[in-house]
Amino acid sequence: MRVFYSEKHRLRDASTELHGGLLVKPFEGPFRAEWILEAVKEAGFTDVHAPAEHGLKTALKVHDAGYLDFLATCWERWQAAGFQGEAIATSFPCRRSQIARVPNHIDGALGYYANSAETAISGGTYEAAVASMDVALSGGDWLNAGNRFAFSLCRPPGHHAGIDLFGGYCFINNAAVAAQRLLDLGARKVAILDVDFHHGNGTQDITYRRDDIFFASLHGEPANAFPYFLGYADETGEGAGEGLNANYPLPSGTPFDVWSAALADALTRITAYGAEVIVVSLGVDTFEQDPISFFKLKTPDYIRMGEMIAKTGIPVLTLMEGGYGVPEIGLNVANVLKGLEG
Ligand code: Q9C
Ligand code: ZN
Repeated sequence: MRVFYSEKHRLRDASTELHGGLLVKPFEGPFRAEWILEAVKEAGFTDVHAPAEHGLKTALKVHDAGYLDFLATCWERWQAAGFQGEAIATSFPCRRSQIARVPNHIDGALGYYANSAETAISGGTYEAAVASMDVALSGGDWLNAGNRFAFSLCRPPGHHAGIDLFGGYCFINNAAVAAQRLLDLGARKVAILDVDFHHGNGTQDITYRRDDIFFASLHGEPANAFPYFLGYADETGEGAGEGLNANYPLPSGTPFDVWSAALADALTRITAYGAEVIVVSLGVDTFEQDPISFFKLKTPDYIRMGEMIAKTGIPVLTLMEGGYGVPEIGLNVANVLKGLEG
């Protein structure tokens, strides 16, 4: 298993997150990648490589060009407008709003491109998001070269980033960009398996009308968990993508035996689809001690998770999404990789 990692993740270091009506230190910070890298090396995955720069060509196939330009210039524009704090969206297009025009003022553009307000944009965020995407793309290249496994230690995460939306700590959809690259390099069908606690609303947005990417997500039921407005079981895809979107919403307190039954079903469907590669959006916020989630997975369960995915026999690009609060996130990630390699 080759590991891809960029020090540039440190450039994403916001000082604020809007949480419970307070501006708190973000749950998603540089310490996460440090803990995970440390534990992964400790577990014997020491073949760690910096990513190659890929440019924005692949990202432009899954994201809107105006959106990527907004990400690249947001912080500069926000500062130029004279604001003192970090860039937090406060005005959103909502029911009966006009969405054909992107506001000129950065405060308006920020709300236009945001799907939630907890995520502040700060200096360096865009550079870190691009490096995170390169980490994912380099993992894809490793698989394309004929290898069975890669682990891309992406940070910031990506699965809440939609075609033209950021939020939920995500800016560029690393999993979708990597899947697109694998298709461009010759794969005919790719599956994205999202095991983060939160529904991959951004990934679903990008893949929903496509027949070359099957998307499956196991997550906290949207009636009670972020991102709230997508992730129900009756969202099955549209047009060419009809039948190729599988959501597994699960209730508070879900333990591994219930969770893994959903995983088994998702893997059966991915195999039946004929996926040539599985991109795993790995969040370990399913852990019983995660501070913002409500599943009850335990540390040894992550080995089983990796084993079940590997049993499909399909090559796997695992990339990092969420998982917060406690140092055990490192061991939980390492356990998935151990299970994959068997
Ligand atoms: N303030 C990922 O796991 N809701 N994103 C925050 C605590 C947003 C999670 C609630 C959670 C986003 C990649
Ligand atoms: Zn999550």
